[in-house]
Amino acid sequence: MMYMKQLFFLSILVIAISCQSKVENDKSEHKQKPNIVIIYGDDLGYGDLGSYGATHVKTPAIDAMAEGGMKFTDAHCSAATCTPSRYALLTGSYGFRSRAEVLPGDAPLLINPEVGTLPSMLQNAGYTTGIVGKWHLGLGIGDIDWNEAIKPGPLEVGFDYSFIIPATGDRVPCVFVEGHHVVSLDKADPITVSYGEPIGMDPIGTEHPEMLKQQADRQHSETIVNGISRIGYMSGGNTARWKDEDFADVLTDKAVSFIDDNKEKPFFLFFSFHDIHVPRVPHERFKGTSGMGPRGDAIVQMDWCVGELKKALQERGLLENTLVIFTSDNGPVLDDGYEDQAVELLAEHNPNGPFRGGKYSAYESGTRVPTIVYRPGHVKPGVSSTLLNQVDLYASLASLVGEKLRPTDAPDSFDYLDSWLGKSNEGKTVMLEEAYTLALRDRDWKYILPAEKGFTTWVEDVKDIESGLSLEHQLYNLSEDIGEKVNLADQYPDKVAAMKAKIEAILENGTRPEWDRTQTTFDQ
Ligand code: NG6
Ligand code: CA
Repeated sequence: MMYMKQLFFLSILVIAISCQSKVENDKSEHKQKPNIVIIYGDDLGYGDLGSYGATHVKTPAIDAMAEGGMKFTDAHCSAATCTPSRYALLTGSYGFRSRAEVLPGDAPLLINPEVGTLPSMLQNAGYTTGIVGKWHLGLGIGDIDWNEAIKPGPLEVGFDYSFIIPATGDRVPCVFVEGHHVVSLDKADPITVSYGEPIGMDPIGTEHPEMLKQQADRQHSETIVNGISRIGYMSGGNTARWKDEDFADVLTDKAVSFIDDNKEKPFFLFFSFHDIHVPRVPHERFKGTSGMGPRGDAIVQMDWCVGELKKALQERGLLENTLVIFTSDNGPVLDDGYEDQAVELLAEHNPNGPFRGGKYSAYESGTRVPTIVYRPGHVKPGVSSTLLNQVDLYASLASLVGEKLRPTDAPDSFDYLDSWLGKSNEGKTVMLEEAYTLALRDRDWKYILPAEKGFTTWVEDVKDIESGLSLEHQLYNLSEDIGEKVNLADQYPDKVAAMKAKIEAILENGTRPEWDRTQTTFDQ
């Protein structure tokens, strides 16, 4: 009898211990799946942050993340303009594979809803996913009606929640879209949009320069909304039109609400800033804070947004269980269409850091962008010069959350998780950069494919940018020539031929056959 009693208590004990360890397992599983936040600056240059050498403009919140996290000095976005970079980040496929280029504001959705995306992969791994901010990857299937349900869009390619600027701040329609609908739209005042003929009765920049907060070039001189003339014409939707000065507050509020609504389970937030893209019209409270005019003030405003986001995570006890990746979609530009004194008030500030080029450029500054990975207690603070590219975040984050990729998904994305987390120095040995031509990095060597004649389009109009386009082969050795000044192509014809052949192979065969991705995340 005594023996039976002991046995009974023993079994109770075993059950209790196993329940307890199940709870522990659940907890640790939750721990293994940290929240993920990608903070994406727009047009932010390598030299635009204090932690990357800026002295004139102050960026304390981002600098604190750089100090407490891993700061990368050779990490790249995939292209020197927004749309192909974002396409690569979200699909793990280079932009040129889908002919991605800067899209007009009425372009159809560029991402095929049938393909895997970074957010849909995370959904499969149990994450709730959200995008707040700039989209610029097209919406609908063409001939979009802004007064009805607008789809397909972010919700059809893996986001559970979306609150977006449809294209850019300088393109119509100047309204936010939440889910499938324009926010605060009065159906009695429907929106129409045209990227061709003028429409509606709204004043336009070319005819009413006296109404403008900032004068603009011809392309940015169409419908005036909130005292700023835009690319494209719009009419109607007056109750829905945004105020540029409120971008930072509106977007930060939405990002924090998303966190509040989803903090109980793992979430992924793509917090995609308007700053520091044109038009640079920061809120009144940031005016004059940088001494560099609107561009510098927009940097200060952007830093404030980062600080608010961090505070929100901290106050909710989420900081240690959230992997934050801060970076930019392309390099810097000063004059991008509006007279906002970005050039005149620059003083000693150098948005390119030590590099040549900028936004639109095939030189390093086109794609080498500030990149910080931050997770206190998990990512050891430090500086890494490992060569990385955002196209790999898809496979790397899949590896983080233990998700297998289908063979057709993310064809250009490789698992560099350990390098992103600062645990390894293994960098890409071959990395492509897209900038109206293609460039290739092979460790310290940089090769730029000759641009085809007539390919340069309007890039030549951007005065303060050296596009890097040439009809000649260009070869630079960055270990001796970080500023890409001495073209060594004639001296090293074999290297030129080999690097050109690699680009051609990537174009023709894709990335996978030659440089196999880590098989662990790959479902064969
Ligand atoms: C260009 C615009 C530029 C900016 C850019 C997109 C002209 C002359 N320039 O076409 O102002 O809007 O597109 O920037 O129209 S990006 O960061 O979204 O790629
Ligand atoms: Ca951009």
